[in-house]
Amino acid sequence: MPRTPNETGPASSANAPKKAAKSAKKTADVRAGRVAIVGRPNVGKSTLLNALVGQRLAITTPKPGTTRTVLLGVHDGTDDEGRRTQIAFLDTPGLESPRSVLGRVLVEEAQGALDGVDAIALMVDATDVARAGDLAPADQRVLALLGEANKPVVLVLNKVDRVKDKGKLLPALEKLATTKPGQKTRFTALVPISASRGTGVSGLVSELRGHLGAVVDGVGLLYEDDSLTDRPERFFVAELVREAILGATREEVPYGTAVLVDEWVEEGRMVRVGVTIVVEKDSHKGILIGARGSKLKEIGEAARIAMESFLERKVFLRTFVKVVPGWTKDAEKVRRLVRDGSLP
Ligand SMILES: Nc1nc2c(ncn2[C@@H]2O[C@H](COP(=O)(O)OP(=O)(O)O)[C@@H](O)[C@H]2O)c(=O)[nH]1
Ligand SMILES: [Mg+2]
Repeated sequence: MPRTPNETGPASSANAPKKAAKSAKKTADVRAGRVAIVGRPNVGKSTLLNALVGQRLAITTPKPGTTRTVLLGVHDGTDDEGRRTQIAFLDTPGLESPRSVLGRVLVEEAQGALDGVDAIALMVDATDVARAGDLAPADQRVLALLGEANKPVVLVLNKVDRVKDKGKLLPALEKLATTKPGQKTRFTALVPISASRGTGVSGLVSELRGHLGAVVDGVGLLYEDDSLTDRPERFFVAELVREAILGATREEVPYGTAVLVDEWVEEGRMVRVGVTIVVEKDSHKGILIGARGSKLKEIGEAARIAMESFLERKVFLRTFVKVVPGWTKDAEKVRRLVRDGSLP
């Protein structure tokens, strides 16, 4: 068979080492840093964290006020140009004017996450923006809360999959890109995404990359190569019980619930887990347990299935319901239950 020029000709062999050198330079261009994801409740912050980490770390529900603690998730990947980017993302409780003591502690949590980040991803609902042609007043209040942090803010417009008339989003984006004519916005970028579908997520990483520090010879990387989070397994197990409760109960019951893990025994390929579900009223205890224990059984089943998939082990789950009267109205009790995971 005759050798064709593009098989082993001098041109292609000369090309090969040049190509390798170029890609080595690219992979050496590593950046790492921390980014807080903030925004109103229910805009999709936790869904984005899960998409970025590639695992369901944060519980997500259609109900506002689901996330109670700052949760770290490590994204470690390459951008569109093959450059390694490691970002420690902080998912935060929703920022809004707190109407309760519990809400106040959650806002404290979220604001605390802003110290020490390289950039802030402010998430808003793109359908609100398309409708109003601007940031909704509640989003503007969140933006005002970020003022003191003095960090670069990337505006993330989530749920673009739900914007029917995409044409309405464009003028809003143009308006947000400039505040008044001739005046620059305070956002370093506007990034429309769909966290649940994963659209635009890698573009967001590329955008955030510009605000991170360079890593030279591995110095500056934040976490071990394979770590996804800094929380122990039992934290996620408690969260999965809370997710099951959010899914099975209504109105104020799930908001007055906290979950503590008080037993954790590894028995070969099985884990024996005991949890205490804390509620704030006797009537809530009755609702949670249900007729002949039917509600609690449903919650336990759903939580156990989720735990087995998360832990990749068989789980034996024991649940116990305890009333701590009015705990959501007492800042000290809220901190013990929500932040420390212990009984007040
Ligand atoms: N249609 C659509 N729904 C989304 C998207 N991202 C999140 N959601 C939904 O919005 C709700 C709130 O999400 P969650 O991540 O818990 O919001 P958070 O309170 O900001 O953490 C859930 O029902 C999600 O499934 C998205 O990109 N598109
Ligand atoms: Mg959340």
